[in-house]
Amino acid sequence: MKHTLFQIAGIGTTMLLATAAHGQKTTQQSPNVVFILADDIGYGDFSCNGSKTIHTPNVDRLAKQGVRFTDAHTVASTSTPSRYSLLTGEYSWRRPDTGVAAGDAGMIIRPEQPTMADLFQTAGYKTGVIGKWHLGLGDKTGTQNWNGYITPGLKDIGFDYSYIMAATGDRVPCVFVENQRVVNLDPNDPISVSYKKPFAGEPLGKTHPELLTVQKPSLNHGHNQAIVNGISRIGYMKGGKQALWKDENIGDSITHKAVQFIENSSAEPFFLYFATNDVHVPRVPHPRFVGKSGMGPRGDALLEFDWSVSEIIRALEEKGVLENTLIVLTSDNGPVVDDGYADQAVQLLGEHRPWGPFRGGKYSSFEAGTRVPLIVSWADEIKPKVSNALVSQVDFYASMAALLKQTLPTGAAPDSQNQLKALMGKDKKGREYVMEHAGSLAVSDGTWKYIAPRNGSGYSKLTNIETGASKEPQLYNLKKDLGEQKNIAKENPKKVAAMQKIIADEKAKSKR
Ligand code: NG6
Ligand code: CA
Repeated sequence: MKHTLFQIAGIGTTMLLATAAHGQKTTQQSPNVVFILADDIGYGDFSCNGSKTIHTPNVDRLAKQGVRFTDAHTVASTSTPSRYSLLTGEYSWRRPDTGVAAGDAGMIIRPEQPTMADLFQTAGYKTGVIGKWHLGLGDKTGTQNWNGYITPGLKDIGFDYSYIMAATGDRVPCVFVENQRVVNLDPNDPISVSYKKPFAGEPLGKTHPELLTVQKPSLNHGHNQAIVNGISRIGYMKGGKQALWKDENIGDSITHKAVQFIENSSAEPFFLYFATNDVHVPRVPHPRFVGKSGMGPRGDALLEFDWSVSEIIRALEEKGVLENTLIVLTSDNGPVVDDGYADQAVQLLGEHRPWGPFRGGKYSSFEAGTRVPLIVSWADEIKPKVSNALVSQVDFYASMAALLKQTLPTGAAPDSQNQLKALMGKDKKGREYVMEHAGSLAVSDGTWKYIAPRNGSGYSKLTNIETGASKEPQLYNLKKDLGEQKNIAKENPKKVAAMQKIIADEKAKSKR
């Protein structure tokens, strides 16, 4: 049992000393911790980050009572590697198997590897994961038993409770998995999943486009395999008709489960990792949000996300635990407008700038790839402010360990730093540098941003995003040139060399 690996530092770890408003030390229960991880929501997608084109009052409410960060980063510009780093405290680029995972991928985080969920569990917390998973399930790719108990699973990496989508909305299997079993499965209609070959007799997007009544893939964009609910997806699937999710209800289903988890857990400290499907493709928000943003499904899905946030806040408030709950709200990577479905996101974008003031987007080495919204709120302990500290999601693991007064087991969270002070708005600086991964590595110290050269196109026609790929080294001065327009690598060879050394030194640590 890997939990015996953990050494609890000190005693009484479920009780913390907190300073009450009048300055006396009082004993109170450790804070609950709720991570709200959005999917593909950009820095500029929230009104608290300056957007005038969308109204996200509930996200803004958290920002007003917490620390709102302007220079917070994910480790990678896509979901699987980004989430891997958040949950394990290790740079995903150290492992070759952390690219965007298929829906039948085997579990990327193995049971013996410590996770942030283990950390909370060891500290006496009840732990839950609800929503998008996208880090693989079961032992080996393609071998899961979708009709039985899927093992290993999230119980083996620290989560007491799980209610998840295996991968993404656009990847089969399109079902919820609760505590390692498919929800609502009819044993007489077993599920088969393949990412290799289609199932005889099952219509596909590419052969039966007339069946794509809800959303069609955008031109040349793939997403043309299994058809579920009038939308074609990535991967092949057969059976499980009764278990299929309804796309417009995903937001409601997972939010409801998150609220239930809070209601059932409020007597003990709990850790909830709530990962929304919004605003990943296919974007099919509930009808009550349809048409509300004026930006089509992408904007409407942003409003649905904001609603989910309101429900979490409401549940915490109703249970009387809002003040003593540390809420982290962030996103897994930067924004993308057309990510493969003809959902009018491009046509209806208008003046909205999901990437905020930054260049690039999802998949990109430019700042918008990994510079994401981040709000940390904890009414009892955090004073509202805007922080320009340089912070990375890889640091949550070690920072939460510090919060819980836990010692990390040897080898756990190797890239994670204790940045609790920065995350609570008490340190203005944060990290020396952050590493950003998208095809090649980039590094930023908050002023200087270096992107390592790589082959490949600098522009993705598929997504209309500047990838940041270039055969030349790139250096930008973010203090003068936030939009990374002027490559000043040639004029600053020493700076380039210093940044290259950071990357080389970090890479060398993989061999330790
Ligand atoms: C891409 C998909 C995209 C999205 C992405 C993963 C195509 C053409 N594009 O391969 O739609 O699913 O993978 O997104 O199929 S992520 O946010 O989960 O990393
Ligand atoms: Ca994502």
